[in-house]
Amino acid sequence: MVTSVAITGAAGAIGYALAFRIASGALLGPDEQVRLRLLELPSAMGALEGVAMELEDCAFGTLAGVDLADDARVAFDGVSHALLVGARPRGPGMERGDLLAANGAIFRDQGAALEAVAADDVRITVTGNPANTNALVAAHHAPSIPRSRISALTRLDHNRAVARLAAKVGAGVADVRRMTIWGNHSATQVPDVAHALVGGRPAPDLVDAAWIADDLVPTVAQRGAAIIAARGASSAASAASATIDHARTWVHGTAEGDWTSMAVVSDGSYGVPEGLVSSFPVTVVDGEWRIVPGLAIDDVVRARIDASIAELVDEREQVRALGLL
Ligand code: NAX
Repeated sequence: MVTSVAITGAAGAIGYALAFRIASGALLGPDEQVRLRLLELPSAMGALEGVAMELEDCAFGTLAGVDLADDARVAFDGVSHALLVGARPRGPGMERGDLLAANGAIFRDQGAALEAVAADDVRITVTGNPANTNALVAAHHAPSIPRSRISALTRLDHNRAVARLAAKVGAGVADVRRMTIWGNHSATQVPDVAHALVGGRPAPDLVDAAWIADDLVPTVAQRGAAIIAARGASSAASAASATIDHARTWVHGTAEGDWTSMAVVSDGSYGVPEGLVSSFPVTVVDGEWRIVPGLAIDDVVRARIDASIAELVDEREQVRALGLL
């Protein structure tokens, strides 16, 4: 069997890192065949040809084929995974509202294209920013795709928080379980270690509240900016890796006793208004995610979650005012 995986913005920095790893089996596994459907803007089709040439030259045994397109209805035809990475970057002088407008239109059209031509089992992962609200717009224009199949990426934030906590307590990343990111993939995101375990011990017994407030939360929230400052370019390999982690966990499930973070369409859990795309702790079994129920949330985390939700509500109002919802 061959599984079709679409990557948008495939000639961009994240797309370039993503395509080769998926082609080599990092998403579906070493025994599955993948067909890559790469979407780009017409102006980037030359660069995309170059990506396809390099993919060919890798001679991956797991790669059944590569199709290039500048039309979403062609690229998404029959795809089981749609990794929506391509987006308009924030340019000089652009306000956040301009960014929401430019990207909202892209995700409106891509949502409609997925609605028309994607496979029945399609799973949609939005990485392109503003990821949560882009996913909200795409979902609106793909009404027959189940809400549970539309998500946005907060796994990079999750992975960053796991790595930071592990480094702080001198443990390996594999020892950290039950990390949580709540809210928007933005500076208001809420990394939460209250329920995390390190080697089976509660993280709050190992780190103090001041470190969480003054180090973990701001470091994770500002990590993208720190990488731009250091590298002169935004995070690409780690964002691609997190996109694969997200989609792979969605198919293969979370480990027993662990969970992950995904931005999904809210069912009203934890006071997040129904329909907003917000990050939650989720378990995944048999390809279906479920928000972890019943977690106690202290006042500090509650206030942070409320601020992030307020930002998501504001973004929703803005795209609504633009006629995108
Ligand atoms: P690049 O500018 O390198 O690449 C974007 C690519 O998308 C370009 O090649 C462009 O031609 C293409 N593109 C633009 N509009 C398109 C459309 N309508 N259809 C198809 N392709 C289109 O950006 P890159 O560094 O790859 O980042 C991509 C997106 O990921 C950005 O929106 C960025 O903000 C976002 N990120 C999201 C992260 C997350 O955790 N959710 C983290 C990393 C990253 O910042």
